Amino acid sequence: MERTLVLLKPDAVQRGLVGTILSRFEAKGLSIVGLKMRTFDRSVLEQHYEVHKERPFYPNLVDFMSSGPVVAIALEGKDAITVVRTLVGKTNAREAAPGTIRGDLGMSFSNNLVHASDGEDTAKFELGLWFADAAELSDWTPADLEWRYSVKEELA
Ligand code: 3AN
Repeated sequence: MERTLVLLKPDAVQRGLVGTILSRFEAKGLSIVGLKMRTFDRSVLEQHYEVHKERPFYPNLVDFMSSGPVVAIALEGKDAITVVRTLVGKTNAREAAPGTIRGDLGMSFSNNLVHASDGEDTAKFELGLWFADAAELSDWTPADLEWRYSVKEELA
């Protein structure tokens, strides 16, 4: 099983889409292993977006992400990083495919509702940043795990 970090950005919270977006991840078969909502300090966001530090949109991005509450979610599942990126869709929500979260629910490049870790190293770094206290993550097994996956092929 793999874990990944998702952030529901301030636009998702303001637009009342937290439940809608969260339910898509649950319906897909991913397990929520961490969940919290807060207006986060700029310092966390500056670390989170460190790779974009030199990009022109960086100051606005940090301002936007610290402007209101964000929901941080840790999700678990087979190939969770790739599965979640596929569900989220292209960065520019106007170009994102129908059926994806951004494609169905958004119209903006910047206010694009969701952040999702883009690789194994990033997921590890971001989970450590947003869920620094390991006690905030729950280890649990969904009762229907053997129906979500093939017991012989994927859970062997
Ligand atoms: P993604 O979130 O799809 O992985 P990244 O990591 O390239 O996209 O960019 C991080 C965030 O920075 C995006 N979610 C978006 O909010 C913002 N962003 C990226 N590129 C641009 C851009 N050209 N103009 C405005 N905002 C951008």
